[in-house]
Amino acid sequence: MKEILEAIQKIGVRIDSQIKRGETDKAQSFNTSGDQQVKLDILSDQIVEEELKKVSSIKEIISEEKSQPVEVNGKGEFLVAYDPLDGSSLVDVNLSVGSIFGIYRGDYKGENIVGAGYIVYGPRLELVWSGEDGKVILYRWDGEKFNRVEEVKLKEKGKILGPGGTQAKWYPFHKELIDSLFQEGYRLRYSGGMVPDIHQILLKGGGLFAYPATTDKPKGKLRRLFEVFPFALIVERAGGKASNGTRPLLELGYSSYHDTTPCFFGSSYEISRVEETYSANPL
Ligand code: AHM
Ligand code: MG
Repeated sequence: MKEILEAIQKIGVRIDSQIKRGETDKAQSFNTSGDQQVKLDILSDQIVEEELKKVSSIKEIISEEKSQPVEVNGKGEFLVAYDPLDGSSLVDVNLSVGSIFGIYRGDYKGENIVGAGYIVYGPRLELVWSGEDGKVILYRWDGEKFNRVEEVKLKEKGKILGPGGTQAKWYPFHKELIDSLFQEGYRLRYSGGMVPDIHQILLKGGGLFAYPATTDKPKGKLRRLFEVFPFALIVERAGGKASNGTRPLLELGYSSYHDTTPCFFGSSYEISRVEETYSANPL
């Protein structure tokens, strides 16, 4: 899997330099989930495809911007599902965005994910990767190479909260849960980009990121293959938990490539609070 990490490092540098060129225009096209693409979404997807196609251990790839997988090497061992530019609607306001990668064996079920990584395009270029050794490692770009910074580990309980979804569409019990966490002293940390929002929780040692079922989106917004399973693997390997409210996210399968699911990522304490609330309020 090392060659996939190396390809992701090249992708990070290439997409970062495209973002820094300042292009924020919208494209005239929509992705499979119905979101209007920005030109950078399309360009980032092409860059990722180009670099992953050079890796012989990859059998096929699929992305948030593609409706079907693309074959790479029929004899390859890994399937890669990726979101080339997550949070791209934040590009025009110069907030951090990211790329997310899930490495699977066999098919794209949660239980088959064997590695994951994400890149953060922020004031600095950073990469978090978890490969065969099961560790979660933070790397930082110094202008010439990525350097290992530290192993990422979550504590039992954090102090910050990233509650996603339209509040007016939250179920009342979900609102009560979030209100009660704020009452306990949690502070709001939410940018609208899943990558920087979960990155912050991981590096600050804990907290909760939630993108729940809402009355208008009963299956949530975030996509299983490209966003949810990769972060579930990383958060769990860092010692945290990832749940759909009642079950570990990595127990979920998929019926179509762009399936979504409600999702909660965080340290043990916050996820136990989520699961108590959701088991008592079945949807
Ligand atoms: P995208 O892949 O189209 O960028 O959507 C994913 C992003 C996540 O980064 C973020 O958590 C979520 O969408 C926020 O969505 P919204 O602002 O619609 O609630
Ligand atoms: Mg996305």
